Order: sequence, then C-alpha cells, then structure tokens
Amino acid sequence: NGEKAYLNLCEYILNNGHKRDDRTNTGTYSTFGYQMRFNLQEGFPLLTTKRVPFKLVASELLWFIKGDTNIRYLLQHNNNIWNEWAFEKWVTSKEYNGPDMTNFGIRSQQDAEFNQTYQEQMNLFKEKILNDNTFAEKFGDLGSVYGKQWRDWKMSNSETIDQLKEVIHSIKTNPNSRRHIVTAWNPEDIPNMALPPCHTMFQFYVADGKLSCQLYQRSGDVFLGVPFNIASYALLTHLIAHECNLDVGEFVHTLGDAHIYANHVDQVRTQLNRDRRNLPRIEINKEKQSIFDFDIDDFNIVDYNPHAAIKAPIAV
Ligand code: DHF
Ligand code: TMP
Repeated sequence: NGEKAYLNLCEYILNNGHKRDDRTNTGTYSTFGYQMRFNLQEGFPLLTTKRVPFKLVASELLWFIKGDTNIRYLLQHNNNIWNEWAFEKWVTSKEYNGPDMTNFGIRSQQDAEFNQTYQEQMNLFKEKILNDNTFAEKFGDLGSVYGKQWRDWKMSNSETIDQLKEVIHSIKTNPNSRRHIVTAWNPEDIPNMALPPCHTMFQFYVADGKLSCQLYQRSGDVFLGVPFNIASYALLTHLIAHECNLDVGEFVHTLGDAHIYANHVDQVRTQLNRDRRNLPRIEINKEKQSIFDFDIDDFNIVDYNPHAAIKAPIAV
C-alpha cells in the first residue's frame, strides 16, 4: 500500500541524502525532487508504522478551510503544532520583557535548565492567547499564511479571491479543466508570514468519476511534517470529492527539498524496522455536503491500529 512509498523515501534519503546545513542549524540529510503516489481507494494514508495524531491533522485542515490564521483556534482544539512560530513573534516583540528566549528552539534541546524556563514562558503565552482577546489578536496571528491565501487572496485592486471556493466550483462545472489550482505561494505577501508556505500549490484532476490531487511541497520535514501533510491532503481530497459527488482517486505528493533532520535519524531507523499494517478507513458525515460546514466530529478514522508514536524534537 501507499505507506511503502513513504518508507522508501525515508530509506532513499538515509542512503543517498546530501548532508546539509539548514536555516535552523540542526543539520539535515536531504534530496531534491521526489514523488510519492497514494491510491486513496486502498485506504486512508495515515501511517501505521508510527501513530499519527489524526485529530491534530483534521483540526489544522479545518483551520485552513475556515481561512483562520490565528493559533487560538488550534489551542482551543488542544492542537499545539504551530505554537513555536507564534511564540517567536511574541518573544522578539517590544512588549515581551520576560527571560531571554533567543534561539529557544535549539537551546531548549541542549540546556535542561533553559528548557524549564522556556516551558514556563510557553505555558504563560498559551494561557494569554486563550484568555486575552487583545493579546490573541496581536500575537496569536501567524500572518498571511495558508488560510488567508486559500480563502482571501488579496488582489492589486483591493478585491479578494476565494481560491478554495472557486476550485470547487470549477471541479463541479468543468471537471476536465487543467486549471484546478490553489496556490499559497504569494511572493508579495511572504514577508508577512511567520513561515513561508511549505505546501505551496495543489491541483485537482477528475477522471472516471474520481478526484485526484497533486501537491507541490517546496520543503518537507520527512519525519514530522510529511506524515501530517500526506494525511491532510488525503482528507482534503476526500472532503472535496464528497462535496462534488465524486469518488477519490490518487494523492500525488511531489517534494522539492525532502529532508531528514540529523536529530531524527534514530527515530526513522526505528520506524523502518517496523512492519506495516493495514491502512485505516475514513468515514464522513453524509448529512453534510459543503466542505465549509464540517466540524471536527464530522469525520472519523476507523480500523486504525498503528505502532506506537515516536517522539522527536522539532526544528524551529
Ligand atoms: N517546522 C519544522 N521544522 N518541521 C515541520 O514539520 C513543521 N511543521 C509545521 C510548522 N513548522 C515546522 C506545521 N506542522 C508537528 C507536525 C506537523 C506540524 C508541526 C508539528 C509535530 O510536532 N508532530 C508530532 C506530534 C505533535 C503533538 O502530538 O503535539 C508528531 O510526532 O507527529
Ligand atoms: P524552511 O522554511 O526553512 O523550509 O523550514 C520549514 C520546515 O518546516 C522544513 O523542515 C519543512 C517543514 N514543514 C513541513 O515539512 N510541513 C509543513 O506543513 C510545514 C508547515 C513545515
């Protein structure tokens, strides 16, 4: 099944990756240009060789679909995956006057005492985002990231484009079109983003009553980010197919810089030593039609029996 394609990518990078420095000073093994295919008819591509937290994938996707760019929604759903990038903006702002948090990502991994101070500051930050509206508006926002570009792309004439709505309309009315594209890569807006988009552009394709999706991801953290990205786009494809009365076809995942961080190599080896299990299935609430109406409880992963989760530090 499709998980094999992911494990092959991991193995390929360990065997052939270039050792490279990177922005976060963690160090990576990396390759450029790689493609995986997932037949969504075979099952839902949530990895079984380690547990991938589907609820976090789903709440992040719903956050994009809502056009939200503020981590408050994620925190309300117990989703902490974007905290570091909002925290970075807070601790480098004039209003922050707590302990020095310079390079908190690297330092929290190397210095136990600092890590404790960092965790304290992070908890205070999360509390304020959840409870203080003014603070949340200012420091919970990641800027014009995915949700903004998908739903509210700013045009030069001050109108906006709802790319997601338009692409769904074009799939319904002109399925053979070769222009079913959504892009998050807005060069003018990149300085206003906490992190330039990693999953930059996706395209849909309809054949034999099935909807396929291809993603171009410019940069992929193969151990932490990529398993989320695969599940997220598989879910998006299911939701749009559901709305358009189509079956699901393939998810084609094309990567630019595909890398394994140096401090993830042991974890990847552990994962490669495990046997794959059957992929789970997804169930979607049939009472809802539009992808803009879905809530977190409207889809469920069933028959998911993965190996245990594997922890790894994230590079900030
Ligand atoms: N930066 C880097 N260096 N790698 C990323 O994958 C990444 N992804 C981002 C933002 N910045 C990034 C957004 N997506 C996790 C997964 C996806 C994600 C961010 C973080 C993550 O840490 N996953 C853990 C579980 C986290 C949890 O349970 O809270 C995992 O083991 O899958
Ligand atoms: P970069 O902007 O220097 O490429 O760093 C972004 C890092 O985050 C890189 O390791 C890729 C990773 N990433 C993913 O793999 N998937 C994602 O969805 C996001 C947001 C980031």
